[in-house]
Amino acid sequence: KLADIGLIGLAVMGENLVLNMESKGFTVAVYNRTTSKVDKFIEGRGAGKNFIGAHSIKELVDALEKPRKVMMLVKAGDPVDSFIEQIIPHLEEGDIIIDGGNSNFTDTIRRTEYVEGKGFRFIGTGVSGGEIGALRGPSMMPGGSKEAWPHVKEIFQSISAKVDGGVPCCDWVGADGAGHYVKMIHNGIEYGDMQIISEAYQFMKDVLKMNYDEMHETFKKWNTGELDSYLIEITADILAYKDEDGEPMVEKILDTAGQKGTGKWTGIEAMHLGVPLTLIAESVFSRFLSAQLDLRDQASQVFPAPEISFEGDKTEMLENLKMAVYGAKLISYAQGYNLLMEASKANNWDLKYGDIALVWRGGCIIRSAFLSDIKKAFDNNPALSHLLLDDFFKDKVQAAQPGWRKVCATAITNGIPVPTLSAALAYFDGFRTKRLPANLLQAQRDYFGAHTYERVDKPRGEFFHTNWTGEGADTVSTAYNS
Ligand code: NBP
Repeated sequence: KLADIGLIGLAVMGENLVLNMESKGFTVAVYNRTTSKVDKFIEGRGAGKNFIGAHSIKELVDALEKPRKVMMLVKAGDPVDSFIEQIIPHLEEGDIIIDGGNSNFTDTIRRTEYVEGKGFRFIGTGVSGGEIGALRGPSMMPGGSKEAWPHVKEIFQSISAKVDGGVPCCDWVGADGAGHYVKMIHNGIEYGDMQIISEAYQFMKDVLKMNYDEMHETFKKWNTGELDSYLIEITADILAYKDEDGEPMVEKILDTAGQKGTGKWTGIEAMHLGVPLTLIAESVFSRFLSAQLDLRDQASQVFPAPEISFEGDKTEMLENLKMAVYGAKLISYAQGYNLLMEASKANNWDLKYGDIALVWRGGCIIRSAFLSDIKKAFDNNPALSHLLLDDFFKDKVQAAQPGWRKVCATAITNGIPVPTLSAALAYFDGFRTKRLPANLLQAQRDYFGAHTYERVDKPRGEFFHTNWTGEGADTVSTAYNS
């Protein structure tokens, strides 16, 4: 019997994903650069199951049902291009190459064009959920050659996570790099959620002087309400975990954060498209700051921490903190969707925002009850221009404001950094402010560079210049960027 799909890359993700496929009734041919891993897999976790082990790309491709589907789950970057070159000579028209790694969407755009140009089809799909997700049901975000989708839909949707009694967390996202773009935004949002939670933890620990059992209980309780999410759930677990000596495990971990770069890509994209994605950017910068351990060590000696004094009602402040976390999270998703909307326009992707929320609803790291509310917001109004303008979220952000402001004020007074909680609030205040000080900024630009400005009493699109010093000429700069 020929295999339904072939997979290259028997590492953490690949191995678990093919076991998932096999468990759903598909036969999978497998190959790995280091071919001893193929034998190890076939004799180990794959023993007695419907797998075909291949020791060359040709063997792998020859083992496949037509149109052939060859999926790569290898290290992102050059290995993907190298495998594409190795696969292509063995394909026939209409065959499909799939990249399931964390590739940059610009690479996926380039690869889709290249592979389609050779008469084949290409899918770049985000796969989220890590090792367990790959095995039990990941969230999947496929994009690329649309004609390829019907051929992989059944396999993808049967292995993906399911929510609400069987709705798959996998749907077609859009052309070329759209799938990997949505995965990138997912990862950026993941960075934001993690930083927001970490700031709440520090506030609980340092301002409210809570012990680990209390913090564990609080996150557990939060996980039963509107903050119900995978990351809150694992935070509760982590805070309860004790090292061998009985001390909280978290206290033993060095406070320097690592990253693989997808959060950074999201920030860079926001810069490219001119979208105020402040929360995710702050969360990336916060990781960078944490990594400057030596500098921070020196600074901590130069600038002693302010005396922390909190004498208010702890229960009330915890409730405020929950509001701050909710408010910041809402801003983060609203900014993430703002970026998706701009990217959809810039790349002609016609992204379906509600469906994207549904795809993230299960299987992935940012899965949460909150995403159902986002889905509802776009179901109610598919043309919604900003999440904060949805009626449900408008009321939520209003309700969160008072507590959120108190938390930021208390943190600032006590010298506790809350970069995302406060950046989110600053964004919200900027967003809802009718008149920002950019009038002065435009005057400055016009003063030193003759960059011109628009006037409140004239139609948009008419530009004016003032000779501020009496020394400048009438020549204005042509490079006006709104
Ligand atoms: P890795 O990212 O560690 O990649 C391992 C695979 O890449 C092995 O098959 C390895 O072959 C192959 N490979 C490497 Br490394 N360098 C190669 C090269 N120069 N040429 C050809 N093959 C090469 O595996 P992973 O953690 O399973 O992740 C796979 C993809 O999924 C990545 O893009 C990752 O970013 C993404 N992802 C991972 C997770 C996660 O939780 N780990 C979650 C979501 C997405 P070898 O055995 O011969 O060395």
